Amino acid sequence: MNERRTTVLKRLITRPEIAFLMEAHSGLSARIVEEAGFEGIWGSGLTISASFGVRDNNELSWSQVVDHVAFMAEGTSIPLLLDGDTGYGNFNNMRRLVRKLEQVGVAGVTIEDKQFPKTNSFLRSELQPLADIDEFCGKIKAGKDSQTDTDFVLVARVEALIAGWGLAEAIKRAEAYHRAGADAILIHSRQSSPAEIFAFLDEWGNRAPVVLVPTKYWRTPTEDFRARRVGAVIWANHALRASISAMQAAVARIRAAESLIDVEPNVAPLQDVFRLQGDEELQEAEKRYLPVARGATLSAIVLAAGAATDFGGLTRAVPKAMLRVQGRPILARLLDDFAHFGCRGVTVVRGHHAAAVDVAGARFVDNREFAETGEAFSLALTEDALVPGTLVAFGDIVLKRHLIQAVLEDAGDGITLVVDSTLAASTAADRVRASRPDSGRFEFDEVSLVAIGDDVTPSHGAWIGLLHAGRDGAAWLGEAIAAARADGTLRSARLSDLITRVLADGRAVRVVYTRGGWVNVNNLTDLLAASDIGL
Ligand code: SPV
Ligand code: MG
Repeated sequence: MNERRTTVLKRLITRPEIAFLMEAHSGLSARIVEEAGFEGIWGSGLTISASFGVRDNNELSWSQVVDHVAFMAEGTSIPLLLDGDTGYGNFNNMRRLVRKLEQVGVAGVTIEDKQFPKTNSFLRSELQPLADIDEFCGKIKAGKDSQTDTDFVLVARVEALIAGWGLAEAIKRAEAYHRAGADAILIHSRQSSPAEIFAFLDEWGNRAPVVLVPTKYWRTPTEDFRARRVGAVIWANHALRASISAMQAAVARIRAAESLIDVEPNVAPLQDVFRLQGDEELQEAEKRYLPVARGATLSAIVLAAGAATDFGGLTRAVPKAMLRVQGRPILARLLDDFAHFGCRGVTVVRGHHAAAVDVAGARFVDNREFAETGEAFSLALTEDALVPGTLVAFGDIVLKRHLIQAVLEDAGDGITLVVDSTLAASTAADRVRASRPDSGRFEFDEVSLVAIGDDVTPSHGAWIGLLHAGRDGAAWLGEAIAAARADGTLRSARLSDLITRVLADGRAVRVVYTRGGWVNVNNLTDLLAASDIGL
């Protein structure tokens, strides 16, 4: 089990080496901070407020802050120390705050000894009233008594230097807060020199870990903090300020140019956005949990180039794929069937009467040599579309939807063919011998292809002209195309020839049996039979 984030934060702050906490103000920026390699996150009150477009004066309610940091904690695995302002009220509000922060996975909270509603330390600093020491100690005790996780970190922030009350007051307060149970002291300063901070550190002498926020004394070399055994340094607002500069520059350019031309190459690619949102994890989870997970990334290639010979005058001007079954072109039906399973992106290879092959939602590739070439050549023309999760189908098949569902449910990373076992004793094309015949019962063991071709005898059925190519399967088909191209057989090869090559390479090809439910439309009789194929 992973170590608790409270434990990690406690160690970061108490260990001898210095720790760095980087500001974040949203789930997104928190992820960027983690990705950059930081060990912890500072949930800044200033920048969270600013990201909502409100002031750092407790204009966000405490529960809005908690809801917001919940996203930051949820999206990251490193500890988050929240800037809890004054604790949003008295000791009682502090108790609820600590309990709620623990619930949402925040590892620690800092509270400052000012009065609610607070003002940012760099605004009207000397006018800011400080909290009564005893009252603030009560708040610290209440916070520590409320935590259920023993390692939840409470940092007490001393504002005496900010308010101009001097070093002695700062030390007095730090000592009182330390005794009240604070795990660390944050000493804040608004001077550009670290002198008063160093004076504090010298006087304090490591009674308890010290946390610094060098926003104003930013020129101080980090070595100087290290040498003084500072527990942690907070880079308190630089993620937000960097994003402001970047947003200002980009929107100004877009406004001036009335175009994205100058900006697009200079902003984070959308892929970065998706990655930071964790899309990859969702993709993996979909594979595990969605019944037809491949639907999410399913595309299809339909081979519809071939000329039809056996239709009398019917296909003189209309290619086979555009013949109507129950009033709709065969190709349009096929695309609807694919779309039903989430298929996005269909490439259709046209040849015979190319211009007449036209259905909505498809991309077309033309095989101008359709009369002298075959299926494999047509497929090779669409190699760019042969990606993991592709259905490959002949454009003249009419089928029941459950056949597509069957191939998707059984599809693995390789190649999966749908085979009609009722054609075992026939002379159909693309006959198949498999590792076992169709038993007619649902069986758990996979059926694998042994041979495919017009001369396979005895056979266990015939391929219906529909296959699924998964992650590896798409690559195997690509390799088979390359090999056929290399030995000069690509032009005349059938798809079954490519599959035979895949088998010869020692790859396992799966078979899913069906019993009817489809028609390959080769003549008028088939066309009539196709009308009986419902959904
Ligand atoms: C914050 O980041 O909100 C802080 C540090 O509290 S400061 O803005 O310096 O007060
Ligand atoms: Mg703050």
